[in-house]
Amino acid sequence: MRLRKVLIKLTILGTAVGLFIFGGFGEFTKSQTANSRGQVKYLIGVSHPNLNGPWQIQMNQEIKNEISHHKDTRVLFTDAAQNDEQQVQDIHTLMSYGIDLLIVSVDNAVKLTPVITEVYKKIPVIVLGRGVKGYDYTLYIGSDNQLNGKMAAKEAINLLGNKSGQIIEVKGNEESLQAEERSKGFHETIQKESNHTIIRSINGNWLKDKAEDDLKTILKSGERPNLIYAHNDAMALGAYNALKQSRLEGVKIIGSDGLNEENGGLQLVKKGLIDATYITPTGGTTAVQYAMDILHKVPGLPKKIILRDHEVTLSNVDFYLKDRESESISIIQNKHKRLKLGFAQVGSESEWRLANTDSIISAAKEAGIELILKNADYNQQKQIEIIRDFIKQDVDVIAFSPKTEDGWEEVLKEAKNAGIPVILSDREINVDDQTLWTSFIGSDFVEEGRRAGKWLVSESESTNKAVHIIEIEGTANSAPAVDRKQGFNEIIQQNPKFQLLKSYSGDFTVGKGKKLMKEALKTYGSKIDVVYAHNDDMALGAIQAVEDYGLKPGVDIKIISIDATIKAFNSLRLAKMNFTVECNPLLGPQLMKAVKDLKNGIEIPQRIITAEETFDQKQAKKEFNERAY
Ligand code: GYE
Repeated sequence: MRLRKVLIKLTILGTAVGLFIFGGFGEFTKSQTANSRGQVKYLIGVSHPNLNGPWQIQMNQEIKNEISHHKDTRVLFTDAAQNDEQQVQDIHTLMSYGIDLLIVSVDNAVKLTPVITEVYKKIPVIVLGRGVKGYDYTLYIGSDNQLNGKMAAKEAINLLGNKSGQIIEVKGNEESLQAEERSKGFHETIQKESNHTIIRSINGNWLKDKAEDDLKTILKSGERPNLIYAHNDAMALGAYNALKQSRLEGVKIIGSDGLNEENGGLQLVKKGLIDATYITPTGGTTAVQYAMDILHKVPGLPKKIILRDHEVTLSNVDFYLKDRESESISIIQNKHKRLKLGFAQVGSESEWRLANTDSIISAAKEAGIELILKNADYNQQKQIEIIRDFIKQDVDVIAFSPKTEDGWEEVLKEAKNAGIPVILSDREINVDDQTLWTSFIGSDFVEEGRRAGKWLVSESESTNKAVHIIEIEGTANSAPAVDRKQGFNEIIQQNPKFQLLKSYSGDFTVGKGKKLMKEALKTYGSKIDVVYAHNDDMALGAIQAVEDYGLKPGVDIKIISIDATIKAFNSLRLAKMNFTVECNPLLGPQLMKAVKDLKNGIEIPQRIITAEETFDQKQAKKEFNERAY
C-alpha cells in the first residue's frame, strides 16, 4: 500500500491523524519501510501533540531544516491535533512503519508516558520540549521550566514594585509537565519573595483565543489584575486583546516562547504589547543532531540536554532581534593560537575525582585544546584564587568543579566582566544571576539519591520491621551532598518503616567514611541495618569500619553507595557492598565539545546531564572486566 493511500484511508476513516513525510520519497510504502529502503538508511518518526501553535511549528521547521543535511535519513511526522488518544495511536502508526528512532513532544505526560516507555524498549526515543514522567527515554531535550517560571516571577516582582499587586496566571495545559513546572516556579517565587497575590490560575490550553475569551469573561465580572502571566506568548497576546477590549490600561503582561515572527514574543515586546517574554528554544535542531549521533552509536551521549531560556524585555529586545538574524556569533575572540581552557579542579578527594581529572586531560589533548589544569586541594579559597589567575591570564574559557554551592558570585562577576565564559563541571552552584555561568555538565544528583532509595525500598519489600539507616553525607553544602540527600529522603519518607538513625557530614574521602562509621557503630552498634554513603570512597571506609567492629558488611549491614567506580565494583563482587548508583566522571569529551561550540558561536545548553546506570552485585560481577574507571 502506498503511503498516500494509507493517508487517504486514514482520512476517510475520519481520524485526525496528519501523517506526512519529509525527505522527498513519495513512493515510500509500509513494507518498504520495514524491509528494503533503498537509499534510505534511517527513518525517524516525529510525533507532535499539535501543530497549531507557532512554537511547535518552529520546532517542526528546525527538524526539517536539520534533516535536510542528512541525505540518507527521512522523517515521518504526525500531528495529533491536541487529541491524546490520537497521539498514542500516531506513535503506534509510526512504529508500524518501522522507524529507527522516535522524536516525541507531548502535551499530556500522564497519558503518553506508557506508550513511550513501550517504544523505548524497542528503539531510541528523544523526548523533545515537553516532558514525560520518569526516565524511560534515551534523551530529553528541553528547557528548565521551573526556572522559566521563577524568572517570570522575578520579572513580575520587578514590574509590580513594592505595592501588593494582583496577578492572574494563564496556564498552558492542565496535564502538561511544562505548564506544571512553570506554574510551580512562578508560585513558589511569588510567595517567597513578594507581597503579591495570584488571585486566579486559569487554563488557556496554550491557545490565544481560549485565553482571550476566558479572560474577557473574568474581566467583565469585575476582577482587576495588575499583571497577567501567560505560559506562552500566544496566550499573552490573548491577554492583551482581552484587556484592550475591556478598556483596561496599565496591566503588565508576561509571556514566554520569544519567537521572532509576526505576533511572536519578540515582536510583541518590541511593539510594547507585552512587557517580557522568554526565548525558549524548541530544541528541534539539537534533537536531529543528537538523533544522528544516537543512530551512529556515538558513545558517551548525555541523558538530558537542558536548553537555556533568555529573558527579553524592551531594554534588550533589539539585541535578540538582531542576533537572531545573524546567528553563530562567537563569543570567543581569537586571543590565542589555540583555544585555551583553564580548569580549576576541586581536589583529589576520591577515585571519582581522579578519573574525572584524567578524562579532562585526555579529552583536551584529543580536541587540540590547550589546557591549564590547576588543583585547589579541596580548598574553596584556593579555587577562587585559581579562577582569578585564569582571568588574569585571559584564557578563552574557564571551567571548574565548585567545592560547595555558595560563595561564587564575586569571582564569577569578575569573569563575566572580563568576557570569559564559565562552565560548571560536575557540581552546580547557587547564584541568583543565572548569566554568571554558561553551562553545567554533570549528573542529576537528586535522581541518583532516588535510585539509591528505590533499591532499598525494593530490597526491604518482604519485611515490615523497621529498617535502621546511617547516612554518610558528602561535603557539607556541596551540590552532590545536598541533592543526593534530598533524592534518597524523598523515596524513603514514603514508608515509616525506614528510620534514619543519623546523618553524618563527611567529605567524600575513605578516611572520613571510616571514622564516621566507627562513631556510628559506637553509638548504634548492630542496630544499624543499612549504610547509605554519598560516594564509593566513604562507603569503602565504612566497610572497613564494619569489619573492624566484627560485623559483615553487605550481610549484617547493607551498604549502598554512589559513583560506581572499579573499587566499588570489586566490593560488590566480594559481596561486601550491595548497590552502587553510577555517577559518570568521564566528562572530558562533553566539556571539550562545549568549549568548541562556544568558539563556533553555537549556543551551548544550560545543562548537559550524563546518562547513568545502577549496579547490584550480580551486574557488577558481570561487568567488572569492562569497567573503565
Ligand atoms: O560523586 C564524589 C566526588 O562532584 C560528582 O565528588 C562529584 C562527587 C563524586 O568526590 O566521589
